[in-house]
Amino acid sequence: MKNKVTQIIKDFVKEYEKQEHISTRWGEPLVGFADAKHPFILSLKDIIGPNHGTPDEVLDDASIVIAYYVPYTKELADTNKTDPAIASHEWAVAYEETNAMFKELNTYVIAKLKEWGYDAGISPKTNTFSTTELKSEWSYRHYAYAAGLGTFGINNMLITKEGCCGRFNNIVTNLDVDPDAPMEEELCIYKNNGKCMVCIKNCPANALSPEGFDRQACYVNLQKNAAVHTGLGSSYSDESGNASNSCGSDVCGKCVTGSPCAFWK
Ligand code: B12
Ligand code: SF4
Ligand code: SF4
Repeated sequence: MKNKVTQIIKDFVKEYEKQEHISTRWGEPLVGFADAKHPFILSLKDIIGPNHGTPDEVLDDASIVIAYYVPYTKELADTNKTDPAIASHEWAVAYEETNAMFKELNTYVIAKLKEWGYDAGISPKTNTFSTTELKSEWSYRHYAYAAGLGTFGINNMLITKEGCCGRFNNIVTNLDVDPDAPMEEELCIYKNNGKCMVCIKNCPANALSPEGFDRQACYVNLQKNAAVHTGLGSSYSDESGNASNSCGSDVCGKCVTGSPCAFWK
């Protein structure tokens, strides 16, 4: 069943990009299966905050959180290397198109799981984040970490075995499969040997350091980008459900696109 779920996710993405109105191209997705009762997941309300969503709030009998990573392409990353602070048009389009694809992909996978006799759903908390705290009540990456998809780098990205230049999503289900375990190997070069820090050098907002990530400083630069990249869509709403970001696309990604961990191959 794990192979079957993985395959339909890969096939969906391959077919989706063939549509005429889609300009983004994606690599082959990675899929992991987190144990919904893993101690790490059970402690997320302590680690992140009391309002952070848990699998059992989505499904009473949740057993697995499917976490998937859809990589971008090196060609797309290259378009984002020209300006030191403003994302390329292609990068902003990819952000909106990928988030829009996720909605359809999740609906498709949930329908397939139901057809196969299982239940599945997503948390309503996934598409919103607080524009003051800059935090969501559903962290895709913490579930992806629990599913063994990667480890956190100094750039504050979850780095997978394919890299970190791509996006994550989650589906909660009651599948009866053996869950995957968090990755033991550390993937960030700096965390392994104290060298690299390319992401820190490339950040125009000085938001990154080995000690941590300054999300407010990052957001200032994202807002500058949002003023440039308008009219491409609205991926997120604010805590009241308003499409607060519809005035532009909150993008940058310089800490990703020029980094050795963006793509390993
Ligand atoms: C709010 C938000 C923002 C805010 C705040 C930044 C942030 N990283 O949280 C703003 C608007 C500034 C922003 C910026 C960006 N974002 Co953003 N953002 C989100 C969102 C909606 C929620 C993140 C969140 O609040 N998580 C909960 C908080 C508490 O966790 P956290 O911030 O990730 O912090 C944790 C990690 O640092 C982690 N951590 C660090 N080291 C370690 C080690 C271990 C062992 C563990 C367990 C954890 C850990 O622990 C912290 C606290 O627990 C997610 C989508 C989602 N719903 O998950 C996307 C998301 C995090 N963003 C993403 C991206 C790509 C970006 C940008 C590059 C913008 C762009 N697309 O061009 C920048 C990158 C900034 C950066 N370097 O982090 C991707 C990340 C992909 C990846 N490879 O990791 C996500 C997952 C969206 C997606 N669907 O893929 N983002
Ligand atoms: S650029 Fe280097 S230091 Fe930064 S996250 Fe990637 S591997 Fe780690
Ligand atoms: S998205 Fe841009 S501003 Fe934010 S941390 Fe990355 S490089 Fe810095």
